[in-house]
Amino acid sequence: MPSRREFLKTSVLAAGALAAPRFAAASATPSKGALPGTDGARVVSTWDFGVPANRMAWTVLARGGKALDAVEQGAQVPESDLANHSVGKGGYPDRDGHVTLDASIMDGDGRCGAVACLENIAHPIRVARRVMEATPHVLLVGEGALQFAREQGFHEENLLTPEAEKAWHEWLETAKYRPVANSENLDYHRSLPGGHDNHDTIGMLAVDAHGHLAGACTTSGMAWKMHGRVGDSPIIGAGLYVDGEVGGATSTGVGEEVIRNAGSFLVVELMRQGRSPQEACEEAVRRIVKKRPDGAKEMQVGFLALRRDGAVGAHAIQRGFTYAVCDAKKQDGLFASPSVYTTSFS
Ligand code: SD4
Repeated sequence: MPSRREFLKTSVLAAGALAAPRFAAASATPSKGALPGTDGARVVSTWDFGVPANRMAWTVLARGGKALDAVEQGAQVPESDLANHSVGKGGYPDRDGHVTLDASIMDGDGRCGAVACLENIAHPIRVARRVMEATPHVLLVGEGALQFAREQGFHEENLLTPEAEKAWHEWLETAKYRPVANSENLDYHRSLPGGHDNHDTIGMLAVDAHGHLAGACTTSGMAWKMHGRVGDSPIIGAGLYVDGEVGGATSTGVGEEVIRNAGSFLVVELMRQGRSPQEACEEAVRRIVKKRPDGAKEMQVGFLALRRDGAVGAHAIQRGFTYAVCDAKKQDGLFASPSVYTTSFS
């Protein structure tokens, strides 16, 4: 068994292959090894926990299902994982002890929905989809989002697990707010309540066998944030953007920097202008670093992009950002993103 490090190394070498367009016309004959009806379908997600999330999304894509359903299903996997202290139930709270969740979902046709600062609902991504489908709005926040979720029949529960509460009490001893790069993976692998984990998010993008695109993004946001703080994840154009004619992008890391640069919209627009997904992610990261050259040395932001033809790109400020890729040929691909800095500060 190769170690995870070796695996990533190999995967990075293989990552070049992902740059090649692979979504032929929807009527194309499935390539060798592909399941009938799934050729061209692909789903990508941020971080190592993207692997199980992709697998769930694949159960929808593999039967010819819609990209929108696939990302909604897939995003619920880390939302349910109590060992994941960055998404959904089990997420680390804000500095006042509230677990507040942000999520967004977007279809390639431009429909979108989002919730921000939502408490007591374990699957904010499902509420985001209801906002999209059952209201004339795009974004509901706080108490109003909770009221809507209640009206839609969502069950309320306490999302602060004993582990997350313990971590919060430990944090209160110093009460320093200093987001740590790549905590998503540290946290996920070590299940370390009380570690230095300050943020995490799953961003997921899919193209289905019919060539339709969709994306989802869900997070408990930066741990120990101020109460009421909203990050990039529920902001359409910042943490997520999908355009069926071009592709989709999603982000992870310090959301404030992504919002300042309309990050995911930027990546999609650059792809529209002809940049590859890889080039587009690199340019978006470059802009963040250029505007905050000193701050960037100590923060993580990563972008992941999926072009309409299935080509994938990723780039990050710091080393350590990983992303998962799943298609008919391989359901558990995991890749290390290239980065500006090659040594992570954490
Ligand atoms: C936020 N971007 O709330 C999210 C956090 C995150 O990986 O992505 N962490 O700013």
